[in-house]
Order: sequence, then structure tokens, then C-alpha cells
Amino acid sequence: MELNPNEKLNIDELIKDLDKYEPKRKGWVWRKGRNEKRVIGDFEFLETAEGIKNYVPLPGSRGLGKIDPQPDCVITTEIASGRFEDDVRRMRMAAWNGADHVMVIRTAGQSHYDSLIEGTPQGVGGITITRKQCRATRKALDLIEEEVGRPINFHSYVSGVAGPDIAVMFAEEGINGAHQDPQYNVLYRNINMIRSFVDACEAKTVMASVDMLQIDGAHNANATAMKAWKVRPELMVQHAINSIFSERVGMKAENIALSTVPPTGPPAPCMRIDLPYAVALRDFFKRYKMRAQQHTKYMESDMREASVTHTLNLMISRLTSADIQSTITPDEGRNVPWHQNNIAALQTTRQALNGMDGLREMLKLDRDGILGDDIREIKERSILFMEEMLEVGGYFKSVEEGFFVDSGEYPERNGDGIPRDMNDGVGVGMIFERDEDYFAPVTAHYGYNNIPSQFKNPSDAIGGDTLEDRSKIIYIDELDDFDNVNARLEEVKKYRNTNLIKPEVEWTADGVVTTSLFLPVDERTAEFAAIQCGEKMGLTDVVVVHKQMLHPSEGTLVEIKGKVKFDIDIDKLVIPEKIEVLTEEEVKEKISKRKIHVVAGTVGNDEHSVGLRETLDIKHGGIEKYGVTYTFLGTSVDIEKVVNSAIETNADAILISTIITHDDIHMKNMKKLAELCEEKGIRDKVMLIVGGTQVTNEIAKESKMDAGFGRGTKGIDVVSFMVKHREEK
Ligand code: Z98
Repeated sequence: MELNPNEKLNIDELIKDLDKYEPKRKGWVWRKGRNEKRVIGDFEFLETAEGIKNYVPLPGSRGLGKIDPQPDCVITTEIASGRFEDDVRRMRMAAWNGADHVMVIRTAGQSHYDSLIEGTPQGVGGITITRKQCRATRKALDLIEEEVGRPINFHSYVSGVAGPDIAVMFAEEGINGAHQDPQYNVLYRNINMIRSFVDACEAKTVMASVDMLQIDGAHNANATAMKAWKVRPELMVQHAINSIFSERVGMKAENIALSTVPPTGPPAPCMRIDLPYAVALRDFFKRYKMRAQQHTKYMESDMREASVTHTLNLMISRLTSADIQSTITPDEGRNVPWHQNNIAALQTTRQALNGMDGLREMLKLDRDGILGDDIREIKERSILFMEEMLEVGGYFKSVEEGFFVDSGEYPERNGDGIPRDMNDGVGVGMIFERDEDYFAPVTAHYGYNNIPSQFKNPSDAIGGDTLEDRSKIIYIDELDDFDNVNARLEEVKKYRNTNLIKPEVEWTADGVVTTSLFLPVDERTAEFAAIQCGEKMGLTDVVVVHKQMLHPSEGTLVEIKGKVKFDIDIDKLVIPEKIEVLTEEEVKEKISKRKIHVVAGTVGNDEHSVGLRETLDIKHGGIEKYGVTYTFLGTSVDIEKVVNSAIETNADAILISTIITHDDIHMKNMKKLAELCEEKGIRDKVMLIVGGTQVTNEIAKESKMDAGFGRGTKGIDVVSFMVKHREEK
């Protein structure tokens, strides 16, 4: 199976023969060619990696040769809509938009399952992580990485009471990275702390055996604390505990990444709080990788606000460093992320990182002033925190005493931390000391193992374990007759590779659309009025996803989402032929060799000249920019005058503009122009071009013109036509 950019990912093919599929490789991959200067287009970049084969360039790159410099760090996107069969399509779009780390959030509650789940049940707020889902997703990513020409890291979470089981399955299925941090289980999932740390030893050993990258969970304190900026010292402590613990268990330092999030966001003076924290972290944890996650705590549903906060976060990454730049979709506060918002976050990231390329070479952080003072203070507070932990008897005791996620800035304490009892929590009492003759015939295994002397490797006893001999993996397909991928695909059969489509935000044919409305009333009234507007527009399931009061009584902006009931039959669409436009360079070169002169004016009784001027003048990228000269006759010009002027100036083209369409006057004027040119014997020599808001190429041609241009036309479109048409003639 191979991907063709002009064809959709074939989901049926993807899920076929999954029982036999083997991942192409294991282990984490960084971008290639970091720390090299690189010339891309007209510019030299200081902080890029090797480019990719297939990509969607940033919108602004149109005037910059459509370059797409890939920043030097791995870029993450989180995709987990609940249906893996839809997510793989989004992953493909994300890869084309610069993502090479795909994180799949787990379905709500999976942490509490004490074993693996099989099949592909639909997830809630995430994906049910199962072998089949992992295998299908890895298979899709294996194809997508071929298509873009860069490896893609697949990532999920090794947490909950089945942590070690998940780790083994991930190792078998070629998952490249995972969050693993026993403190996460203890604090946020109330899993017994001894169980959690013992499980972590096993899980980390398995992850290490296949070089998976580990990301910790310290940032969750940030997200949970009442005042996120107050937990900076504690965050350092949590990072330290998991990192050192992981190394002791056997992970390589280079496979350990800290999950760092700038703790706060505007309108707080966030750079002054977040930057010292970021620097202190990098000072303390030099041996490890930095995964810069984006701040989400002080964000609601405003996409613009989220993008600005993200951009400030990206500036911190550029002023310090980031090995992985994680992106959170700007619509997190309103719904489960949608296709376009994953892409928006990736574009914000590439745009900001490209724009700030080399910033560090020009600006030096001033450690002598307030920055240095704050860095020192954070470090001192975190060391004192650790000292107190030792005083009370260690990590477990300090958790029991509620040291963590307290809203006071250490050493201040507000007594609102998350205390957990060492003898309580999920899975309590489930840790047993190994017997003297304990023997587990597996290679990636933590701790005591009484390996019989005849075996070099413990797994020799069974002729290799599942990590060494894949044929021993038991692949279980769907177990639920109703909740499975085949049933879901059947439901949307009508829309899969047929002529029917529906708008979509996350799942095939979900029918969801959004609309923005400004309503000249207060916020509460606007909210309900907007729902009614949506219903009157024919939408169902209308929900307000964002509202912003612009003034208490003058008005409110509301965004609603709703579903459309209709389908679009693409076979019945009338799509005019696409006109290929030459590049600016091609056009300039051809005109420099053979000039073009144009006579232009608005004709009849038409006084609207703005569009025509935009098409002519250099200021707005009009045809003058490409070397075309013109005689502008003004507005409401008589057709005869236009033709005479063309004869006098020996023009190559006549460009008329006509906005008024009353009584088809625009078409009459076109015909009149063509006929007069014929009469005067210049029709073969001059190109006749018409522009206007109601003009289409078809109308123009019917009216004896050579070409017509409507709304949105740029100078390059017109000039490109003239150059090509002249050559054809
Ligand atoms: C992120 N989406 O950083 P459940 N383990 C750790 C975690 O940080 C998380 C989980 C497990 C954000 C934050 N983090 C979410 C260390 C979640 C998730 O229990 O299956 O939800 O585990 O990627």
C-alpha cells in the first residue's frame, strides 16, 4: 500500500490484514540536520532541520517562493477524536503541515481499566487505546511518513493501573513515545503510590528496551493548581523525581523529556513569570530533553486569544530551547479539537518559529537583572522543597502530607494540596515481594529474576518473548458486535468514496459547520438569539461555542456550531475550468522581452473604478508591477473612445471594467466593444479583457471577449492571461 497525494487514504485497505502488520521501526526519531545553517529560497536560516517532500506552505509564503522551512524541533499535534479511522486522515493533513509527533489522548477512564482493551470501541474525549487501534494508526503513519519524507513519532500514555501492560503493547506495536510518570497516577488518578512506582519500574524498563521517548507529567500540576504560576518550585521537584527515577530504572538520559508548560498567560505579565522558569529548568535539567507544551490554563474559547498566548510561548522556546514543540489546538476550550484547528495550531507554530529563527543569536538573556534574581529564587525554593521532603521521610510521606499541587508558592503553603494515603488508592495491597525462585521468561523486565543458569537471556526459556518473536503476539480483533470500526464505516458508507459529501469537522459526514454572528444586544440575549438564528438557517443541534461581549449593550459576537442535513453531490457541481497562472518571475521575464501596452477604463455609465485601478496600479500588485504599461481613460468612457485610444497607442489589449449589470448592460457593452474592434480591423491584434464583480470568464466569452475576471482577481491573473494568450495567438 502506498499513498498518492491525489487520492484519499484508503481506510478499508488500511484495516485489512492488520493481524499480519509489523511496524517499520521502533524508537524515537529527532529531525535531521539540526544546528546547520540552511539556505531556503532567498533566506539563510539558523534554526531549521531538513525539509520535507510534500507540504502545505504557510499562506504568506505565496510571495516568498512557497518555501516551507521546517523548524529544528520535533512538532507535536494531539489528535484523538474518539474514532481512529477519522484521526488517521487528520494525521495525514497534520504531517503535510509540519507535524512529526502525533499524540493520541486516551479515552476518559481508560486509566482505571486494569488490563488491555481489545477491538476499537469509540472513545469519549480521546481514543480507546487498543492493539488494533495502535496497529492501524502506526500503519497509517508508516505510509504518511513515506509520503512526506520524514519519520513520524507516534505517542500515547503509559499510565493507569494497566501501565506495564500498555507499555508492552506499545513496545510491540512500534509506538515511539509515551507519557510515563508515576506521580501522575498518584496525584490525578488516585492510584496507590507504591503500586504506581512499582508499575513504573516495569513500564519504564519496557519503554527503555525499545528506545521510546518518555515525557513526564509535571505540567499537570500547572493545569490543576488554582494559581498555576505559584507551583513553579514544585514543578522542578516533580521533574527531578521522575527524571532521576527513570535513569535509575535504566532509561537513557536522552530518552527522557520534561513536559514543560509556561505557567501563565496574558493578561498576566506572563513573559516575566514564564521566562525565568524556562531558563531555571534548562539550567537544572541539562541532560534531558525539553518538550515545550503550550499553555492552556488561562484560555477559554477565543481562538485569537489562544493563538497570541501560543505565540508568546513560542517566543520562550526560541529564547531558550525546545527539543519538542508541542501544540494544543486553539479550540480546546470549545470542543474536542477539529481538523482545521490542529492545522491552525501547527501553522501558528511554524509561522512563529520561522519568524523568530535566529532570535537567540541577536538577543542575549540578561541574567544580571530581574531575570537572574527570579531564576535563583525558583531554584532555591525548589531545593528547599526537596530538603523538606527528605525531612518528613521522603516522597510518599510528603504526598501524604499534601505537599503537592498546593496553591501557595513554596515555602508558603495554603493547605489545599492533593494528599494521598500510602495505604489507600486504586490497586492498594496489590504489590507482592517476589519469591526466591521467581522467574519471568522475558527480557525487558525490572528487578529480581531468578534466571536458570542454562539461559543467557531469561526469554531463552521460551525461545524468545513477544518483543523478540512477533509471531507470539496474540492479535485480537473486534470483540463488540456494535461498537467497532466496521460498524462505524458502514454507517457512513454513503459518503465514503462516493459522489456525496457533507461538511465535516472531525468525523466523516458529521455535518458540522460554524457560523459567526454579531448581534446588537447584550451577551445573554445574543446567546439565545444566535441559537435561533442557527435554527432559522436550517441547522440542527445548534450550540454556542464562543461568545464575546464587545460592549454591554451595543453588541456581542457569537459563534455557533450546528449540523446541516443536506448532502452535496459533487458530480452535479458546475466547476469552471481552472486557469493556471504563471509565476511572477516568468511573467516579468516575458514582458521584459516583449512589451505589453493596455488601454483601460470603465465603460458606459459606470463610475466604479476601484477594482480596475487595483488591477492596474503597482501599489496593489496590479499589472504595472510586471512591466505592463497602460493608458487609463477614466470612468464612464464611451466604447468608441476606448477603441480609438487602442488604435492611437498601438495597444496590445483593452481592459474594460463593468460593475453595473442592470438590463445586462455589462454584456451589451462587451459585445459592442468586440464588434467595434472588428469593424475597425483591430480585433485580431488586441486582446479584449473585461473585469467586474458579476463577470465570469464564461459570460465574457459568450459576449465575444477573450477573457473575463470576477471578484478576487489579482494583477498577476490578468497579466498571466495576457502573456499566455499572446503566445497562443
Ligand atoms: C499533554 N494532553 O501534555 P489518562 N500520564 C501523564 C499525563 O500527563 C497524562 C496522562 C498520563 C496533555 C496533558 N496529560 C494530558 C504523565 C495526560 C493521561 O489517565 O489516560 O488520561 O492519562 O499531553
